[in-house]
Amino acid sequence: MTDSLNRLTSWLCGSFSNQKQAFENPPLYGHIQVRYRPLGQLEPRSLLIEQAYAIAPKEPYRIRVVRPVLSCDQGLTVMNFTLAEPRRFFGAIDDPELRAQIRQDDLTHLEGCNYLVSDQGNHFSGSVEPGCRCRVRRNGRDSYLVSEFTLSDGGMDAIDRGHDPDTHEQLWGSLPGPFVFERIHDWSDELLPLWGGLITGKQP
Ligand code: CYC
Repeated sequence: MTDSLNRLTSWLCGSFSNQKQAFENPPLYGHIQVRYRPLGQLEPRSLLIEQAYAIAPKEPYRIRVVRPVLSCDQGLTVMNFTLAEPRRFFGAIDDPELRAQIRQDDLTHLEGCNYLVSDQGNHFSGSVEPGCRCRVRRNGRDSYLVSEFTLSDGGMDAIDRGHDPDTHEQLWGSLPGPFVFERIHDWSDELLPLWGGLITGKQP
């Protein structure tokens, strides 16, 4: 299982873009860049994530911390955290000194937003834990997140949607289907020096 955990972490660690999909399907899909990078001062496998439109890579619209873990209750899991004062850390994905300033105290665990992940060999698939507890306030309305992803060493497909807690109608998110991200950079070699033997890096 530690193999799964480390492979999941190293496949996440890098930058992703849906350029191909965005260019082939305007205006259905914005062109988005998603980047994950390790935070060595935090618990093992903590990754900073920045999402930004490709036209404004230095102005991310979403910055979070995720941490793949093995939990007794939930098995292979990705925990999600928000950052206090996120603007403080904009650009940290490219800036090791700024990244090093992120402390555990800056993080708030997003209750109900754990992803339950299964190892399918050549890819992982995951979805938000059941219970409709991953609450998102967007455009002045409460919603709960319904989200799935698949991840391989070549990229990630992801679909995030918000639904009304009472009527369950979809309030936001992709209508046509998942975002299809290709891996642009592999940063998994940054994992090994940080957490040593815990992370074996790429599998042979
Ligand atoms: C929200 N996307 C979320 C949330 C999670 C994820 C947990 C709700 C909590 C939060 O506010 O962060 C996604 N977390 C993930 C995924 C993994 C994970 C996929 C697997 C590794 O650990 N999201 C996309 C698309 C884009 C998008 C590129 C268009 C649908 O991946 C949008 N996600 C999006 C939006 C929200 C969200 C608009 C609502 C929160 C907000 O407004 O910032």
